[in-house]
Amino acid sequence: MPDDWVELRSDTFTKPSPGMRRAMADADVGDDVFGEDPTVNALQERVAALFGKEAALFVSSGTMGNEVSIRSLTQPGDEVVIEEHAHIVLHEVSAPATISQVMLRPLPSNRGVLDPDALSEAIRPPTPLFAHTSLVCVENTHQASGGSVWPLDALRAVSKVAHERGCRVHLDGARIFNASIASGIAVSEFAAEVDTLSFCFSKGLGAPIGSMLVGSQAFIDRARKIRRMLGGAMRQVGVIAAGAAYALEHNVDRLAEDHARARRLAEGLAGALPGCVDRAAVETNIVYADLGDLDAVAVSGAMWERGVRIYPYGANLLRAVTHLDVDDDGIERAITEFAAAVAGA
Ligand code: TLP
Repeated sequence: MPDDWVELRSDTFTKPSPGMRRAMADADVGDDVFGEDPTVNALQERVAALFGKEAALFVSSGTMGNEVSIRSLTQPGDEVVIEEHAHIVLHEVSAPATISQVMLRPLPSNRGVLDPDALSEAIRPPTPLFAHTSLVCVENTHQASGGSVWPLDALRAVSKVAHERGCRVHLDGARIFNASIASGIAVSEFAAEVDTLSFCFSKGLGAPIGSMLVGSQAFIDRARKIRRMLGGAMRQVGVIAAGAAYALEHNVDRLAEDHARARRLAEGLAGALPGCVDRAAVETNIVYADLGDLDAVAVSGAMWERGVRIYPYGANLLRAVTHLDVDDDGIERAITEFAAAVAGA
């Protein structure tokens, strides 16, 4: 086995750089359950200002951020309208059903973007025969569509319908900085269209742990209690927040490099297996390759043997995610090993 792996399974695999580790080791800390961790408090204030919201709350993960939001914004028995391939639907192990006791109402979309008319139809009328629809959840970038970016107008149109019908809007912005760098739209512009937003430091931004929730002060006050209820209130968490602050400082603008490498990877994979990647669909750092009849586990297994880790996302579907621990050489190696693996499959 080579010791210089090319790790493309996810941007969650990034490891803290020496500079980030130093910042974490040197962090000034206090008990965050008492609101006395200066590093956490500074980061929350900075993020709230950056996103143009009243307040922010540091949480342990993207899943925690989404689930705390849903619990904070709904009542048991409510319905939540959501895109059918959202992370909350696919990968949060039915948490809305257990933690919040809500029903999800999944809708089809165009690359993650909901249609405002379809949304309007899905929101239940306020009669005794239906559940109460209280929340609409959207995701930007949209992971399952290959990291696609919501156009601001589309987000505005969807939020308008939701708000007119009395629903609030939560944006799962795990990769909102990828969306911002790819589109040139400030994160505050996306945030302005929604009530609450969560994003992750632990993906392309390269921190080992941590996500943030932003919204009104009233929402954050409630979210703080729910976080506690779920066991997510932590103590000297400044050690972690310092890594997140470092990520915000150093690793945002460089996301453009990850996007360029994703485009190069898409081109290389399409060269090796024509038609397997829709290159136009690669807007940020995620590349899906449809292998047709080829078995994704067999192809990824052959690549693994040769030092390239890529994720078999479906029976015939591979996913690769670029990030700060994969350089140009890594991308070229991945293309070479993909070509060898499909030729031998
Ligand atoms: N996504 C992970 C897997 O869980 C699929 C990945 O490798 O892409 N929202 C979105 C859009 C996400 O992609 C993820 C993680 C999350 C939320 C959850 O974040 P964590 O893993 O921190 O709970």
